[in-house]
Amino acid sequence: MSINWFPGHMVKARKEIQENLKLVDMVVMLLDARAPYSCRNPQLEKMIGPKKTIMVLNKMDLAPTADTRRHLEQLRGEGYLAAAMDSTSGKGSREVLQLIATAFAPVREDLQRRGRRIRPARVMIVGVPNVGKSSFLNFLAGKKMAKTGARPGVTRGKQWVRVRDDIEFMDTPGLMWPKIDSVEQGLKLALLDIVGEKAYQEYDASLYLLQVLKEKAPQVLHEKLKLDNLDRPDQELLEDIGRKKGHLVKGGDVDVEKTCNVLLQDFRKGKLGRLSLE
Ligand SMILES: Nc1nc2c(ncn2[C@@H]2O[C@H](COP(=O)(O)OP(=O)(O)OP(=O)(O)O)[C@@H](O)[C@H]2O)c(=O)[nH]1
Ligand SMILES: [Mg+2]
Repeated sequence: MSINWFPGHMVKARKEIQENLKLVDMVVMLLDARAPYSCRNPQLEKMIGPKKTIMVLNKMDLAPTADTRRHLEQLRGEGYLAAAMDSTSGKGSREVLQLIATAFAPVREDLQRRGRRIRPARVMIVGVPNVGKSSFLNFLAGKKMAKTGARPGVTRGKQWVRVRDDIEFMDTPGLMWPKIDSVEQGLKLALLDIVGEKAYQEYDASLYLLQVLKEKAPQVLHEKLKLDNLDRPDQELLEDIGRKKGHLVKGGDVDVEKTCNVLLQDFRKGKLGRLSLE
């Protein structure tokens, strides 16, 4: 299976981002804390080039803290300013704002030195679909200004939001790149609801999730999904999950489609606990 998902509106979004990059002082790139590397869009990073970039691991509430700490260290090792945040509660937001102030300091000092008016920092928020760009802005703005949604592709046009006197943000639509080469990366993006549901089979994504759970969190399979013997083919495990949860079709067979759908939703909502995919 290869994931191939690049809807037409993204061509437009890419062009808009490219043009607007000239107008901003820095970029805040949101990554899903559960799989930050798979969320990195090579095309987007190329477009951003040397422009100051802050990496934010959003949805930190859904990832194990130790993994998030490891990812932050790696990003800092690459030379990025980096922080983690939960845009639903606002945890971590102060640190993100602090990093923005740090990144803007040289521009600010330069304006001051030249006796110019100090203008707000202009910050563009970018990232693949559904990582929480609009939610992040809504939290910082303290009110609902940008439309959010549980499906990828909610934000279409660009939007400017004045969060405080000293920062202006530009929300942008989630941007994918035309072809995801690795099957594993595609499956991670599918699990995180970043690629549209037409691009993959929920059955394949569910089997991949089972593999991750077996490797990283077998207790979830035992305790939350009530499986006793894990030493069976994944297809059987999936059926067993459906049977235990009572997802059955008429006649008593397991409703595999429903089992997969519920399993994926449970993972996405954090009902299986904090789980990192990388
Ligand atoms: N648990 C959790 N959920 C979040 C967080 N941030 C956003 N979400 C949820 O993730 C979903 C997507 O959020 P959006 O803010 O619409 O994402 P977006 O990046 O703007 O998406 P597009 O505009 O489609 O590119 C929504 O259901 C949010 O409630 C977070 O930090 N933690
Ligand atoms: Mg959005």
